[in-house]
Amino acid sequence: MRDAQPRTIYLKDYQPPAFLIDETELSFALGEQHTQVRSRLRLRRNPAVAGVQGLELHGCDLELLSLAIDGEELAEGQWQINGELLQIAEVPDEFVLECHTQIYPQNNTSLEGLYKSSGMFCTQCEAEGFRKITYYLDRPDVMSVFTVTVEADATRYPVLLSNGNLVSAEDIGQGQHRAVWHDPFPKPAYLFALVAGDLAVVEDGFTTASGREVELNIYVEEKDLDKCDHAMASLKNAMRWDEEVYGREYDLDIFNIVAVDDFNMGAMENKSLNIFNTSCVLAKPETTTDMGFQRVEGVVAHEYFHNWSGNRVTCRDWFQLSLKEGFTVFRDAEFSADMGSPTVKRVEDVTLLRTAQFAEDAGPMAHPVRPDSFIEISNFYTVTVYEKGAEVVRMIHTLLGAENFRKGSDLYFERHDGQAVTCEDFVAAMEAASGIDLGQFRRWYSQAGTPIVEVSGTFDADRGSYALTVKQSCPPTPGQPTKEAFHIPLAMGLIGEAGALPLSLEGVPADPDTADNTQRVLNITQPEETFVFTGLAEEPVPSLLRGFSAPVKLRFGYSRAQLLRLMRSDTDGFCRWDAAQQLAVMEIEAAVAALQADQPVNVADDFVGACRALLADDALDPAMVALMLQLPSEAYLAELYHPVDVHALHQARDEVRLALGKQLSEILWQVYQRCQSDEPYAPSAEQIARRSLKNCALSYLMRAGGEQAVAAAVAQFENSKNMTDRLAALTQLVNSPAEYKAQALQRFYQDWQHEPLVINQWFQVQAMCQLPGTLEKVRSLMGHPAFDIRNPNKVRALIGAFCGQNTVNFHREDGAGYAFLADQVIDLNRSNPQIASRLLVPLTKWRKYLPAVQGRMRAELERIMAEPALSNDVYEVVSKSLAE
Ligand code: B3K
Ligand code: ZN
Repeated sequence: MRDAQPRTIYLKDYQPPAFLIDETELSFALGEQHTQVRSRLRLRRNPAVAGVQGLELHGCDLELLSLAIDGEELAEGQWQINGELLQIAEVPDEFVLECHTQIYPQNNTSLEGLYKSSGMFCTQCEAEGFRKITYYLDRPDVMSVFTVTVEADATRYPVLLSNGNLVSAEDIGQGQHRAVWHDPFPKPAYLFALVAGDLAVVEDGFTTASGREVELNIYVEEKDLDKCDHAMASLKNAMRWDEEVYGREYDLDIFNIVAVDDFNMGAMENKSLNIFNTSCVLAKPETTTDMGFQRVEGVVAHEYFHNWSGNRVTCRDWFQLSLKEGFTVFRDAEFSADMGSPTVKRVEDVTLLRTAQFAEDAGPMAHPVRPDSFIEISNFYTVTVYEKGAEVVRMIHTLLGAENFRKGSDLYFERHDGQAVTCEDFVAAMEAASGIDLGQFRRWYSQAGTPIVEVSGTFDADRGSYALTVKQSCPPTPGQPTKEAFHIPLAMGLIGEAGALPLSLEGVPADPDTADNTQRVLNITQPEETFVFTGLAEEPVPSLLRGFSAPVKLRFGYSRAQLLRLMRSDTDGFCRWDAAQQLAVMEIEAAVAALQADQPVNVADDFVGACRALLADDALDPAMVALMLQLPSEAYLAELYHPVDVHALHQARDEVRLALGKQLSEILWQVYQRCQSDEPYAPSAEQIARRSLKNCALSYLMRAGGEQAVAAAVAQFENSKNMTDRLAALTQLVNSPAEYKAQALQRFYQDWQHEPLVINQWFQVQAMCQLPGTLEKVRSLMGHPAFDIRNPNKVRALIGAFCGQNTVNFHREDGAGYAFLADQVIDLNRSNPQIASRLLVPLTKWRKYLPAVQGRMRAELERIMAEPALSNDVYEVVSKSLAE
């Protein structure tokens, strides 16, 4: 057990900083044994804060060598260290503080602060990593102009980078060299970055709309120079898109990206020096899947967009994290939609939201988009802050319309450029620019939980009217037993026999600005309200929550016939896909019942027929067909039931897959052939769509069994030139009884052992194998020479994929999956608390399962809780999960 309870920090206790730092000069002497950091800070009292005498700076794991004020060294007794605070009781109103510290980046396994990855020095400071580098006011509302000097061995570290512009570079003798960087834009410490290493570079350029020439560099290891083209093209597309869609230009003469192997998340938007996980920057067809290419495009754009939404306008405090993350995710999602297929992108994002985010919102760590409190801020880089935060921005876009939204974002950037602000400031700018009242809408920032929207419809044939009654509610979440009504934009249409019907809403004139009168956005603001549509000659089927216009659980008692109509002819792609999902859920539910009654599983003819019609229609976007044919994931199904019987759902879903594969095998073969192509690989929407449908067909064919399917998978594995097809075939083989799989895995390893990112995929395919014995396999792979518990990508590929995505094996009935995860969390808690606490998430959901399962999962959480030196990260998640 821990000695002391860690402290909870509350939003309501926010106080502005008592001191400001106008200038920050940092000087690094990087070494193999130790690194010395000298800082020179020009400080002054914040005129807006009265009554604070002394100075308090943050610092963590630092060796303090000396401290001086205005050139006078401070004697012991003039300062003291109290936990993470350095306190100096007496300071003038304005002064220069010089501080000399020593740190050990080579021993820093937390990957926070300054650390080494594959022989290079790099940094990660968000949220509170800067305090592991030197004593500072490590809070986002203290913004300073940084000048950084880096000295290091010239042979080992020929490249020395920091934020802003290079001021000078020189040899300083004895094999050492020095570079000085200056960033003219004031920034909080979390955006500071430093890199020193032996790196190769891909250079390019971009001319901004106003004619500024920007130098673009991607720094990677020499062996990866051939994998930077896609990231560079994505960066240039993102720069152009932000000019066109948001009127935002880049503001410096240089923009650098550096790829590192060991990184806790995807990437980091440090001012002009973005640091990336290699997995989010490197891509080439032979090593990277379509999904990998799309991830690179999305993450490159996301980090670039932060230059405005995050860096030029930053967060006042970490409770406002969604101000920059929610907005930037919305921006990158719109960008990706514009670069590829908007409906496919939307369905993928909604799928993530409805599984991971809805689960978080229903679990022990549920928190509002703007949390009220935290113990460890690193635990709040969540799907709620990011993805639900993006949905909140999307709803503002829907309520205001594109034109007013742009006016609002212009006003927000104009009002707050160079400031550290709040979510409230964002909403206020949107409101001021549009004149639209967002008073009630603000509850989306403060109330946690997923609202439930129950809709019913009544058709009055005599009057030709259709009444939609909408009721909303929201379940309690930790600390919030009751909720007030949300302002929900409900996009909808009415679908008749022959397609979408014109809408005439009683008491509301038609919107003259809307060309399409078959869709409306209803403003839902009351716990219950009714909308009446008139002029209808037939009973319509409502198409609700079009484009997933709000992050809610929508309930409408659709009949099979109604869902089949939507699946066939809804004009909204999202609703069409969702109708197919709802029909599939009905099939899986029927299969659960059949299995319980020891009956054979059959899939209803009308659903098989609808699937066959999709496959036969070669006018449809193949990516949409693939998405509509994919059965709802086990994670999504788990959100529908309480308690969840993991094994019953798994078996039922698998039986439905088998039955569909058998009944559709003929047309699946045709589709599989139709989608073959010998075009050279491109990550274009059109090619990605074709590959996804082809591999979807292959997976059903493999499930249906037979030598022909195995032969096709083997041929695809052996002959494909691109990783998407090769990995899809390998996945099918690994999950089948085919004997060839051992050989395939071995061959894949031999072909790619020199490419760590491909080996991660090799680990992941095995970790996600649905067959029995996978836990034993994962344990043995942890001893493989290519596995490294200190590398987060490896941990995610093997342990994360097994515990988070391999539901049937993680929930093995003997509880061995839970014990395995607890062991890994206990180990990683010591070396990398952020990764430990993320990995833990599947155990926190223990209350969802059957009583016997709950007991086994809870026991493992208690075992973690009993560990002596729990990090704040792990402590917060475990203690909240166990709280009554
Ligand atoms: N802002 C960073 C995330 C930092 C996470 C720190 N634990 C990446 C991003 O969202 O762009
Ligand atoms: Zn971000």
